[in-house]
Amino acid sequence: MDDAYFKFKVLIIGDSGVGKTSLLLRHVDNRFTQETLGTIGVDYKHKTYVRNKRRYDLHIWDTAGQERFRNVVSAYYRNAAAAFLVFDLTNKESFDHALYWLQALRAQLGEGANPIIILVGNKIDLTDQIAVRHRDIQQFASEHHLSSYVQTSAKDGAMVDKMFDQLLEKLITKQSGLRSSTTVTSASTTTPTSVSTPTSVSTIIVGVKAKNKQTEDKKCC
Ligand SMILES: Nc1nc2c(ncn2[C@@H]2O[C@H](COP(=O)(O)OP(=O)(O)OP(=O)(O)O)[C@@H](O)[C@H]2O)c(=O)[nH]1
Ligand SMILES: [Mg+2]
Repeated sequence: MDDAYFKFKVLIIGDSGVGKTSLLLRHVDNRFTQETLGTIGVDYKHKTYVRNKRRYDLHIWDTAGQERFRNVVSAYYRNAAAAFLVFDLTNKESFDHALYWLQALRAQLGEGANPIIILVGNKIDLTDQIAVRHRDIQQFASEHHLSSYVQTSAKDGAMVDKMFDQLLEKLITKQSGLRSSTTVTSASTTTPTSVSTPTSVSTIIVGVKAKNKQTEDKKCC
């Protein structure tokens, strides 16, 4: 295993009830419930992946879609490297609101930030209730330069792990492009080593024996 590892801050945003928490629960704990409580403010989970003998940590922030939390939630957008922008395929309004979420995210991250954004149409299992046209979704994704579009079901698990895999692949590709043009201190020593890359990709490379892990976590997310 490579000594260095990488952390990325990832957001899940979108209207209330579209299934943000359910997608995260499905991916991290492999479970689903119809009786979810609306998220209050933000929730957080973290998951580790290994790709090509290197460790990657996704710090995933599951945000509340309810209007009353909007100011609180947007404060957590800072330094995000990527986001899942989720809507409910059976709820046209949630798709119409995707633009609001996108603009709020881009406004908060600021000019120059270029987060990876994956558009997610959830609840594909409810086949006879689909209310959003594929053509409109594709047009939205291309008009707003989103990285990709995925149709998921948190209920039966369809494409859920894939959407996280896809995001990680995109982050790794972007990161390796940046690394080749960024001076990165070797993380193979026992001394904690951290290198902040430009804010457009919010990653920290951390020495494997980092004693100051808490400090690094704070820097990350
Ligand atoms: N049929 C079906 N139901 C789903 C799916 N994903 C979520 N649900 C249901 O939709 C409801 C809302 O899901 P949540 O995950 O709480 O939605 P949320 O986006 O986190 O909502 P907020 O936290 O209020 O922003 C729950 O009853 C879930 O069981 C899905 O893929 N298919
Ligand atoms: Mg939630």
